[in-house]
Amino acid sequence: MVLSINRHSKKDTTIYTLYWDKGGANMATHAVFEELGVSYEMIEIDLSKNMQKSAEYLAINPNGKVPTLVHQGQVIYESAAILMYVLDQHPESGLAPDTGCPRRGVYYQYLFWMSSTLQEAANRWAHPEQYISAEHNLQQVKDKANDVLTHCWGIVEKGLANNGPWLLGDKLSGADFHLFMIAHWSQRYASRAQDWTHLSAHYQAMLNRASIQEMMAQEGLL
Ligand SMILES: N[C@@H](CCC(=O)N[C@@H](CS)C(=O)NCC(=O)O)C(=O)O
Repeated sequence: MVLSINRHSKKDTTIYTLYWDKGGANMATHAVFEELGVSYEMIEIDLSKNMQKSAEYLAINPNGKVPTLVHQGQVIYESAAILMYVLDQHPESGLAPDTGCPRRGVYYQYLFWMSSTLQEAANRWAHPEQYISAEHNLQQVKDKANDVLTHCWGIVEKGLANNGPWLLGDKLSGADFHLFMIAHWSQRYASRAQDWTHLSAHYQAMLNRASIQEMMAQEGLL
């Protein structure tokens, strides 16, 4: 399925193409497109049909995973990198702190850390079979991932409690969209973001945003 959201932007160069799957790691960037009000096209890669492993898609993203962004002929993969790239195209949005500003450091910190640690633990919990072969005890992988997830939620909870309501304090940023995405996935985990006071409030506040609602409606998540 190809979804085209054309807002007839004055700057044609802002038209993005995002390869996606329902509820995949595309959710954050998809919602950010809505938040920014830019034109974009979404090309569905149905993971249930293993489309991510087709020769055609692997030629675009050799990892065989979604999302992938194409902008002005440049292919970019990795959800957090895509998110940061898109927001850097729209500095007027204020969703990415200025380069050189101390908050930019915290923004990098959270996006890199979520990507390498929180999201990785989430993947290990949801897909233990990607880490060890089936004859081994997959539950042990899940249990360890669960411990890491709980530890990570504790770190974010403390950060939000001390300097909320957003990850960067009083200023919403792209990092909040990435956190929302992982928190949304966690609803089906043993260790859920929604079980923590400040994380739960953050999740709800994001869920209430029109951009998130529109993204979820378009992805068939409501
Ligand atoms: N680190 C990557 C992970 C992307 C990822 O794991 N995507 C999942 C969907 S949420 C996927 O495409 N899985 C298909 C597969 O592993 O075959 C990112 O954040 O972009």
